[in-house]
Amino acid sequence: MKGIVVKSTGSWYKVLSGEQRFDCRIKGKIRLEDSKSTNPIAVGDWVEIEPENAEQAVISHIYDRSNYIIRKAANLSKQSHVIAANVDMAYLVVTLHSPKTLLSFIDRFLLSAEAYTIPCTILINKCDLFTSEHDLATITEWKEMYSKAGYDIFCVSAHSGENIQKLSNEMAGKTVVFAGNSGVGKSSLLNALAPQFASKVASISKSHNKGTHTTTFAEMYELPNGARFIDTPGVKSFGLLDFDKEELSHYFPEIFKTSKHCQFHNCTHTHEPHCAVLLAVENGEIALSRYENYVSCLLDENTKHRK
Ligand SMILES: Nc1nc2c(ncn2[C@@H]2O[C@H](COP(=O)(O)OP(=O)(O)O)[C@@H](O)[C@H]2O)c(=O)[nH]1
Ligand SMILES: [Mg+2]
Ligand SMILES: [Zn+2]
Repeated sequence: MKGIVVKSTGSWYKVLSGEQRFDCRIKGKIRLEDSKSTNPIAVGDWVEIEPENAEQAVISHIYDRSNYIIRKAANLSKQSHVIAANVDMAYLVVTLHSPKTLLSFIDRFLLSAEAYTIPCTILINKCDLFTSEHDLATITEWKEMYSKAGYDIFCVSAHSGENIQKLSNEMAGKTVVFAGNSGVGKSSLLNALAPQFASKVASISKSHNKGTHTTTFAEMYELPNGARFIDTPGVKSFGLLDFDKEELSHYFPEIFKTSKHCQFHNCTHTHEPHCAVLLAVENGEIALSRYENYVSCLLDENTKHRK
């Protein structure tokens, strides 16, 4: 029977199949599709299980993943740890201030999400605080910039409840992760979405130390709205998958789309004549800060290794 992995410790797995939950081990040696990974099965994986009794089963097959988030293992450049698989939506929670989310952080996150093929929606949280003329202008600017780039972006407030129902409806039935800097309100949003439930989810409120590479295992919770919420401290910002510099523009959707009109097919959109991207930046069709962050990723030798 088919089930979904809702918890993993690395040696055993909790698998949900219909209403039943099983503690599972991996049957014999399942061939590892991705031998670079330290863990063959992750939260979010769909698996085939063979029950041994009402509580225990063995995992006999792992279904192909639609996507997955990895974290590089420390000092073992070839090894990685799969944090979560089959994510339908990443919600990137951002704030204008208290704390301020940098556009460079947002653009790097979106780049990673594109590389992982995980759709991303931006939530501007704490909009109850952002009422000054200046803040409202910034919100308008961010909304315009990111919707032009192809992303959904809307304001929410965990405190006032603004758009919480909209968010809840949208999440229903999906497997989701919340990402964003510490202090932007991820835990508070979860609490607003599922008050009776949020206390169960502990790790998202723990600050995640960027510098450490301790093995982190995610856990999946079913929210009352039918969403499968993957809680992991590892997705504050996604680690980047390896990719070639030439592919970078593929992960800025609006740049990629426009680049079809560049004269050179291998245009880097920095100095080439008849570059459609440079033209679009000049006439405002592509936001300057998006372009600048594209260039800074392009120049950054560490892009592919950045956490
Ligand atoms: N004014 C306001 N404060 C919020 C909102 N959401 C969260 N906060 C506050 O921001 C702080 C950090 O929230 P928390 O949920 O712990 O952030 P996390 O680190 O992303 O999980 C807390 O003091 C919250 O009360 C909001 O919508 N409006
Ligand atoms: Mg938190
Ligand atoms: Zn170009």
